[in-house]
Amino acid sequence: MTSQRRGVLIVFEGLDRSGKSTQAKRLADFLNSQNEGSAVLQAFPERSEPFGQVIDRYLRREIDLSERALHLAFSANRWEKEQMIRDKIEQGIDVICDRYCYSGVAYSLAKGLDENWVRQSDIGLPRPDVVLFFEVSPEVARQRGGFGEERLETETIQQKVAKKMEELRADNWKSVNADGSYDDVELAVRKIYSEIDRTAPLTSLEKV
Ligand code: T5A
Ligand code: NA
Repeated sequence: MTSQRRGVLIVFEGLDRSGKSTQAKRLADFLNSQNEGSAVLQAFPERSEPFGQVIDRYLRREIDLSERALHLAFSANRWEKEQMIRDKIEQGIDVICDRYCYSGVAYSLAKGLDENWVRQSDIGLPRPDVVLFFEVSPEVARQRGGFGEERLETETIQQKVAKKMEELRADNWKSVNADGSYDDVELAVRKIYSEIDRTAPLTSLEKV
């Protein structure tokens, strides 16, 4: 049997406008420039999937959803991609996720949904090898483009989300100072990437 190096699951989390999408793409581009096809970028919500389309319409204020229905739609949208993520990792391809279940849990807790209920629906998804936690100061976030265009971007919600996300920190989380320049943040991300241990098998989330 040939054993090949597995891929890793890297998750970018943090508040709105902290630079997650920019840096997730930079990491994917860098890895693919070194070895074409070695990394895929997956954003959540994945607006092209069935549940993602519902979420997209909600965020753009075209439809309303109850808070529980919205929570389950975000979670179902990750389950729509679960097999793809597992397959890539088994094939030795790194999967870079722009947001994951921690956004799902933190935003729903910030809205006051029941904690035990909120933490159930993502159990069993692949567990990230590392969660890059982008920490941006409110002053810097406010200066960045496009802030406040979609729902959930008000400062009151953001403050609550920040507190909840802080509580979700676990041993696989690494803080990234996201106030820095594009290049400084990129270097910090690459350093964390280079330190990932890929000898242990990928596991599944037992809790969020
Ligand atoms: N949500 C999401 C839930 O409630 N539950 C869930 O389960 C999930 C998955 C949409 C909303 O959905 C919620 C959270 C959100 O409210 P989204 O589509 O990821 O989620 O949100 P977006 O609006 O696309 O992205 P964010 O607001 O999170 O922004 P990013 O990705 O953190 O920031 P980015 O990279 O787009 O950068 C923002 C701006 O800042 C500039 C960029 O050029 C851009 O203009 N910028 C910098 N400027 C200066 N210096 C730097 N270092 C910079 N880095 C970026
Ligand atoms: Na984003």
